[in-house]
This record gives sequence, C-alpha cells and structure tokens, in this order.
Amino acid sequence: MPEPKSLVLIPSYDSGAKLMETVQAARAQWPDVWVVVDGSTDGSDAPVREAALSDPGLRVFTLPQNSGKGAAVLHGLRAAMAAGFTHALTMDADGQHPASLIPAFMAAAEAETDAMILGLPRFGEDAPQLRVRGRKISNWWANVETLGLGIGDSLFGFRVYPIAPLVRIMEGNRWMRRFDFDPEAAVRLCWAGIRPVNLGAPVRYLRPEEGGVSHFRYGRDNMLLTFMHTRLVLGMVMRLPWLLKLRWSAGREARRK
Ligand SMILES: Nc1nc2c(ncn2[C@@H]2O[C@H](COP(=O)(O)OP(=O)(O)OP(=O)(O)O)[C@@H](O)[C@H]2O)c(=O)[nH]1
Ligand SMILES: [Mg+2]
Repeated sequence: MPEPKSLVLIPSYDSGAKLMETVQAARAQWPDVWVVVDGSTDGSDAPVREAALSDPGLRVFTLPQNSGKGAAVLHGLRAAMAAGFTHALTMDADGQHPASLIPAFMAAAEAETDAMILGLPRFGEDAPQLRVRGRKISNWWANVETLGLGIGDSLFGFRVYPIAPLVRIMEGNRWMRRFDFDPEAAVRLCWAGIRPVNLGAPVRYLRPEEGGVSHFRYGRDNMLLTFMHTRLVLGMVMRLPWLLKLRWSAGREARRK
C-alpha cells in the first residue's frame, strides 16, 4: 500500500446548524475535511460553502438530488481516491460523533494501513433504548455473516476506511447506497480480508431543541436492514469455504500475538 494519506469525509443531508459546527470541529482536528451535500434543501450548506472559499483544507461537493448516505460517501471516496488519498474517516454531520477522536482514529489507521478502524459506540443516558437494543440485532447478524471476524458495531458511522477496497466493493454492487451503507461496508470489507479494529467512541443523541436531526425512519430503515442482512447471509453461505479459511488464519494470528 502507498504512504497513507487520510481525509475526513462528512455526508450531509439536511443537517441544520450542526453541519457547520461539525465541520469546524473536524477542521480543528484535521487538515483535510470534505463535505458531500446530499441534495439538502435546508440551506445548512451555505455557511460551509462560504467557509470553504477561504479554507483550502475544506472542500464541498454537491449532489443535485438526495441519493442516500452511501451514495454521498461513494461520491466523496471517488474524488478522494483521484486526489491521492488512501484512507477516509467518515463522520456524521449531525453532531453525534466525537471530532476530538479524529487524530486517534487516524493514527490507528496509519499503524495498520490494511485494516478498517470501527468506532465502538459508548452510549449515554440520552440514547433511545429502542435504538440501542435494535442495533444488537444488526450486530448479531453482522457477526454471523463474518463468522465472528470481529465487527464490534455494525452501524456506527464514525470509522476509518481504506478507500480503494471500499470503492471496488461499492462499484461492484448496487446496494449500500442508503442506510444500509455502514453495516454492509463493514461486512463486505471483512469478506475482502480487511481486518476490523474496534475503538471506543462516545455517541450523543441531541434533542431537537439542541439542534439534533435524524433522518432515520424506523419502519423504512429496518426493512432496508432486514433485506440487507438477508442478502449478506446468502453472500456468506456462497463464500463459506473462503470465510472459514479467513477465520482460521485470523484465529491463528490472534493466538500468535
Ligand atoms: N438518513 C440519511 N442520512 C443521510 C443521507 N444523505 C446523507 N446523510 C448523512 O448520513 C449521516 C447519518 O444520517 P442519520 O439520519 O443521522 O442516521 P443515524 O445517525 O444512523 O441515525 P440517528 O442515530 O437517528 O441520528 C448524517 O450525517 C446525514 O446527514 C440520506 O439520504 N439519508
Ligand atoms: Mg445521526
């Protein structure tokens, strides 16, 4: 792999005032921060565009129509790869993720360039129990689909991905464009032999009066996740011999350490 070169990538769909705060917090921690505005109509991108005019470390991309989180991330990843970046730390635009941990996550990615660094969420009192319990189901399935290769949390979007393998995977299938992006990316990267490294990170759930926005729709997005896990289980069965081999060598590696 070439010398690691990393950026922060923020997909944003109608994130309100939190977008600018998130961008400022990320820029304070990292020299390259790119935002992909995913067909937003709430005007939240205007101050970011303004700031980008005088800040060469900040770039803003715009998708004319809302295309989904995964599609927004893919747009940014392609541009980042063309600009010579090797790793992307994705973070949500809505103030839920800890910008202060960007350097630690980037350092972990540089220490192991062919791994992915997955945030392991530490929930506070503010986290809705329905969401906390719900994700255990997705995590359980992700572990089945990877034969327990070590995905700590399947859904948390604060992660460092190696760009080239992720783009290859996304261009090879038509899914992973919406809310199904984060879990499917982790599972398919595991299948491709990318080792997951789990690092703890606090997650906040902001109330609407604090500027919190969520586009998660319980029925719609859980349907999407159910369909996603169905195809991932089928994918796992089709790759079983290869995955058993991968699991065996991961176990041997862990015993050696
Ligand atoms: N849901 C959604 N998010 C998008 C879309 N495009 C970009 N995003 C961004 O993807 C990130 C995650 O979206 P959220 O709706 O906050 O999803 P989440 O954080 O998993 O759900 P909550 O925990 O309820 O906030 C945010 O930065 C969004 O702005 C889209 O079409 N739909
Ligand atoms: Mg969110």
